Amino acid sequence: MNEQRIDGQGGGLTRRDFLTAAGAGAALAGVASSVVSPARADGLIHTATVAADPGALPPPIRRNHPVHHDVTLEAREVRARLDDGSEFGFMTWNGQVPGPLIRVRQGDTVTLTVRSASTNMRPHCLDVHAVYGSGGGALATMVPPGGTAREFFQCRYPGAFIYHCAVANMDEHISRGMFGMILVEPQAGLAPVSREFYLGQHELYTREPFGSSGLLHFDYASMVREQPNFVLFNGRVRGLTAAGIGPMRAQVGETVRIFMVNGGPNLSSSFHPIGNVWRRCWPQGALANAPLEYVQTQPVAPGSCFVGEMELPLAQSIKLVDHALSRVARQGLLAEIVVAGAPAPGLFHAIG
Ligand SMILES: [Cu+2]
Repeated sequence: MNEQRIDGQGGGLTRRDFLTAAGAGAALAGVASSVVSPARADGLIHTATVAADPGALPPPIRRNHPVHHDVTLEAREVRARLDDGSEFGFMTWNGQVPGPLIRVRQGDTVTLTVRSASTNMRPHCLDVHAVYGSGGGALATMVPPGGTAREFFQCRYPGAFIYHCAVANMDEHISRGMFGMILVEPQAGLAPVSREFYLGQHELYTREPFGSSGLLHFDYASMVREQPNFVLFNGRVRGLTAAGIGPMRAQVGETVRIFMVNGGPNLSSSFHPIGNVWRRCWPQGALANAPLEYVQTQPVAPGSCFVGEMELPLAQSIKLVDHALSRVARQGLLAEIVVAGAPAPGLFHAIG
């Protein structure tokens, strides 16, 4: 049995605590890289960032038999930085966006405990796309602030699936950050790669325009029109670059696998690695199917996932973008993989 309790009642979960908890076959790993501070006068927990570390995910599964997992997710409403000059009221699973990647194998069973921090203001619940169950378990996991609910499920089919809050205002809650991925590995497992990264796209609807300072406010009217001011990776402007929590890093000659979940709630992503290609990818994260090969730009619908692999023959900066490029140029969406190594002029060089 893999037992996971991710304790964060009232904050206080540190990265070291989390990594300790994530040892030995854990189904769950990763947390926002900052320490959560206690609630302040506005009732919300304040934290520097909700952006999940893209390298903090459980390791590939190497067993050939099913096991049972105990997984705990805590709904946590927090106030955190959107960029260096602005803040936003996020809603999160375990204080991070996207929520922790839950990693299991086809046939595994899970006891999922959903808790809600006592500092929260709203009810929350979880719809898990990897399970047969009414509402994906949304009713079974509905919790008020301070509440706890539990459910059992078996993961019968493989793939990368979204989980997300599914209360009446689900679009707002997902936009504010309440989504993540459950990866159900096929029984044959996944091919070995050098590194894996995990990130999540979503859009924010704010009263204030992009680039505003101070605390920004959610705007229902622009959400109904599906016209966000921010499109983000991991809840942070230019989230996975030096302007956010830092780029991902790899070495020439390695192969990397990217897991991407698109929370939306409304915008599809046209997911593209600038300066590279998806060597193999699985549309919708549907791992039971043969991969597509050498794909430039792969659609990722809201409420769906993507699994793709890249070869890294060249030292370069690879930008991961939604190729609806106004979202990159004007709405804050950007991630970067810095690939270190010797030049390969036979492959590419500027002539001048
Ligand atoms: Cu919610």
